[in-house]
Amino acid sequence: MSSCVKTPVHSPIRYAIFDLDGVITDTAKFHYLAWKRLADEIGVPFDEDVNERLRGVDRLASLRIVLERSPRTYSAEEQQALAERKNGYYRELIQTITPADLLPGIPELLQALRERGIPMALASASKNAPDVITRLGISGWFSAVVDAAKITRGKPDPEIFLAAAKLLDAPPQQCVVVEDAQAGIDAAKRAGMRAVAVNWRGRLEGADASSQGTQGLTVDMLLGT
Ligand code: B16
Ligand code: MG
Repeated sequence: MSSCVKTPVHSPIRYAIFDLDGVITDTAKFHYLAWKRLADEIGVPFDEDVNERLRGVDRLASLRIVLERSPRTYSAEEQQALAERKNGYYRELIQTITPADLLPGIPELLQALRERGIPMALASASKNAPDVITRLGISGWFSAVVDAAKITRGKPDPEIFLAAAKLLDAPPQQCVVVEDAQAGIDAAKRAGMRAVAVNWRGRLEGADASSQGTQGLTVDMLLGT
């Protein structure tokens, strides 16, 4: 597992903000299955490459990407109905989530941050984030949870991370964001925060530190120490 740490630019870091999908747990596989089921039903080609483009992208914006290959167009009402249908499929799948679905190294990292007295928040583009963290058994670890239902602009807009910082009562420059999506890294930097990339496919740019997967994340990497 390779990783690299650049010179810290926002020390001291005293607060940590986590993305959910791809950082805390791998819900991307469930999003894939739900989108695939919908895409098959409406005759739209869908594959892992398209699914990768949906990381960190909210539900309706994701649908628009899925429909890029559609032979027909859909009205705003039809798009809403399709997004809700996909969400029903997704919600069926996330019923199976348990604490065993935390990504490698994440329980240890959260524990270590708690021992260091670092308040933590969750900031996810998923409106299902509160349900997912309840199923993972980690709701109690976060002082604040901001999901897409609480904001108006999605990543790469910094709104979601600034809202999380506000709930933590934290200055943005004392916050670190852990993200697996380029839009999330960009949003963190636009919020004036330290950004740590979970760089599963080695394609993320602009982060202050980077880990190839969650197993390589450390407290020092997050805090820039
Ligand atoms: P929902 P994150 C994002 O979660 C997912 O990466 C993205 O694929 C999904 O479309 C989005 O949540 C919306 O999810 O349909 O459940 O509201 O990475 O921001 O935690
Ligand atoms: Mg993510």
